[in-house]
Amino acid sequence: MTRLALAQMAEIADDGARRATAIAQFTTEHELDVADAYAVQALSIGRRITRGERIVGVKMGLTSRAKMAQVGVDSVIWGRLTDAMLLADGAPLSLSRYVHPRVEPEIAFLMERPLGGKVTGMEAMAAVGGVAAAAEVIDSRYEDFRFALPDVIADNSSSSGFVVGDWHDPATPIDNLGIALAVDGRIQEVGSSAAILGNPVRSLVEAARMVDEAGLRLEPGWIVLAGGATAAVSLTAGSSYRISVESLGRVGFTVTD
Ligand code: OOG
Ligand code: MG
Repeated sequence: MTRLALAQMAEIADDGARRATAIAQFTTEHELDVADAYAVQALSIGRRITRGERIVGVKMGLTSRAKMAQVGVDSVIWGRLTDAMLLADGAPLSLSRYVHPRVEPEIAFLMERPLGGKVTGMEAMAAVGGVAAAAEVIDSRYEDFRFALPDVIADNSSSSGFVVGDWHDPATPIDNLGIALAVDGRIQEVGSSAAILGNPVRSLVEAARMVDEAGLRLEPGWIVLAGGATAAVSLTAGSSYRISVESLGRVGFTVTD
């Protein structure tokens, strides 16, 4: 095991994402614990900010058993969302921007008031201005989509794109909504919002706690993705992907090439 400077790892992760080229896992060659991995993530996203991107929220990851089982990591993680990752609903998407992208159904929260630290579900929801169906495009920069916990954290928790549907009243019950992910009109994954920590609000509570550990808070106007409710599905050229969430509507995109 050798030591690599955190800034060097941040550059490697950032370059992998920017150039859409696979990188080797850090943990197979280098020492990297979870705290340092979050430092690498912050440095890597800092490079994007320097290039003009803006933080627009956070994504929670591995908040459902389906997701944990698919990638073999069973800790809740988070990552940063920037404006460059936001895709328009129905927009065409080109595979050339990604290494090996997948899509997964998510629930999104729109923050109306700041939130951070240890909060209850009621306190968390009091800070929310809207809830929506969302699709996240994840793209691990690691070869074969394989990683250990510190690797995925350093790689901004595989975040690469997201689409958010119409915002709904935050009083809409979201604890047990049916969810379906259809590819070219055929349902491929089904689930419930209850798969997300028993209730997606718990994911928001975790987000408030975890960003606080990084000295941050969820800011008004930020979007929080609660985490995939089902396993993620690989994207293929020419296919359309649509996510439907009971009460919250649909969201999706088409992969062009
Ligand atoms: C890690 C990111 C997990 C989610 O919603 O659980 C995630 C991965 O699966 O590559 O975004
Ligand atoms: Mg996700």
